[in-house]
Amino acid sequence: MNNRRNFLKLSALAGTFGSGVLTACAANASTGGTARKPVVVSTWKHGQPANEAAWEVLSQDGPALDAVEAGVRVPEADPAVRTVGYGGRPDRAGTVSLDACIMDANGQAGAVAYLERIMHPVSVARKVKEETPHVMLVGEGALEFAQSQGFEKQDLLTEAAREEWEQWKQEHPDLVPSAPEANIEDEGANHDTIGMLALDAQGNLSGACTTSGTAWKMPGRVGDSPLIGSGLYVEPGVGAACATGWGEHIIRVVGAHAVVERMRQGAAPEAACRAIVDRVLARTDATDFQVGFLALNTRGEVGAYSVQSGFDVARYDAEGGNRLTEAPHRR
Ligand code: SD4
Repeated sequence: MNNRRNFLKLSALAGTFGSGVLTACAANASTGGTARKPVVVSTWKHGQPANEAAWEVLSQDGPALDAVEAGVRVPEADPAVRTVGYGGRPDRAGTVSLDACIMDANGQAGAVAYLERIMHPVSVARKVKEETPHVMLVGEGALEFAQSQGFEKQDLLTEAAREEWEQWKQEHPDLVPSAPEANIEDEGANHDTIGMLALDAQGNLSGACTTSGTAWKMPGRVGDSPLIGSGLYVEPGVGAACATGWGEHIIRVVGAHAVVERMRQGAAPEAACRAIVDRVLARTDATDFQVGFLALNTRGEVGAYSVQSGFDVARYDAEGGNRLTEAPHRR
């Protein structure tokens, strides 16, 4: 894993490589010149270990697409992350179902929704992009396709998630899904969907988004995360954006695409995210919910904005290593 110490080693090596990526970054910083790259950003604190895996790819001049896939596979496989992949909270019937998508530097995309029993939906989404004429597969069809590509079926419901589900059922005998709570980063209790955006050394953008969706959802419910344009969007030559939070609100404004369109019209990433958060808020009387957007443009500029506080952005680049900052927020 590439930690802060390795980052410092990398920095020291930059001089040795002469025209290497890190040297180029330093030159850009001093002249205020072209893109600050490579860079990877992701949502929430669990984005930090994901960033480490993505940085392994980016720091060796690897493609952004490989970086974002490698990155988000980390929380997908981590049972302690309770809203992504293995260990994610189930729907109200006790089934863990996963949503994911991936989009590359050419604007090509793949997605899966309501996929059961496969630990790495992002990799299935990439296979959909590369091995089929389609963009999205769902449910049983997605599972059949995954198996045909060599992905193995496994039980994704951990004991901890099952216990939480049992407790939820006791407290909600009517089994009516409640609105997801606004998230508070408190060491493993209430983490969230991961969306990841990367700009590689060649200047190519890619993004990925993966989630187990909202806990205790109705069977069949699909959120924003696997929907190209809602949970993730990449526009070659412009920028990329991803979303986190209560997906129904994000879908209604086709959030990630709206953010990228703002950037295409000249908005800085944070201003673009803020404009679409405002659009979400203009359409609802609800206040106690979380929606956040994260954006990256082709110059390597990063911005985020959230309805509520508590939305952390994890960022890894050659200038600052792997760091976490809270997104600006509305209330
Ligand atoms: C969803 N946006 O399924 C995802 C999950 C999430 O806070 O980010 N929840 O709605």
